[in-house]
Amino acid sequence: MTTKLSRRNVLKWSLATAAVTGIGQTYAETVTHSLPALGFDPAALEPHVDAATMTIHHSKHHAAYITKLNEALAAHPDWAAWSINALMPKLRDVKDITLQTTLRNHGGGHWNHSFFWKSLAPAAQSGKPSTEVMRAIESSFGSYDQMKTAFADAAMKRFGSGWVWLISQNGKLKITSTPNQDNPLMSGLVAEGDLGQPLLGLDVWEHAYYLHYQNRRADYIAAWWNVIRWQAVHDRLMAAP
Ligand code: MN3
Repeated sequence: MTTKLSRRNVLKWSLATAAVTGIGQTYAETVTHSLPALGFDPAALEPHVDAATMTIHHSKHHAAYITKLNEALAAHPDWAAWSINALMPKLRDVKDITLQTTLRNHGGGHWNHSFFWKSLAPAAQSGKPSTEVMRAIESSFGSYDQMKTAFADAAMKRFGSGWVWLISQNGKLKITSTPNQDNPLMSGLVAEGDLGQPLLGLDVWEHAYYLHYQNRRADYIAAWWNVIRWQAVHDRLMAAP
């Protein structure tokens, strides 16, 4: 009989066990998180999202979350072997609350922004909701316009900083909103009803729109529909459990 467990999986399993049980060990392999490429020119989303906002948002804000995440993990190597995707649902197991808050804010910031860039495309390449996406939207919200209205409503009601999400939850689509850098993958930290597989997310922190839109959040939300990468939404829906 052959075992297919890779060294990495064994290490991850043992790290997870060590993290849960508090058993100390030497960590040979760690993940250093790095800034992913935007995937398009920062000016490519104009006039809907301006180049200066995109540049600062990506190279300053997102980069800062990653720097702080890496700093925290350097001091806590028992959590440093997890990919950012794997880390999100594991945050509930971080017993040190100061560390958990740091990983939640900065790890969440890294996950959310990486997801956000992959959800965007220049208007000419945005595409349209696929047949499957449209069918899911219509069966959950009645119509595409009703989904958009509900999404905009949640984005306007998010007090202070946070995100609005279109998620797949138990086979249905749903709109949810999370504060700060929380997201629908943070089981145990985010309300049960807000958990699910994110299909689309909108950053409604002021840093995402204030340079161009100032206090006009509604205009930013309306413009954002022009620069959605619908292929990414389709791929996420097809992969959703
Ligand atoms: Mn942001």
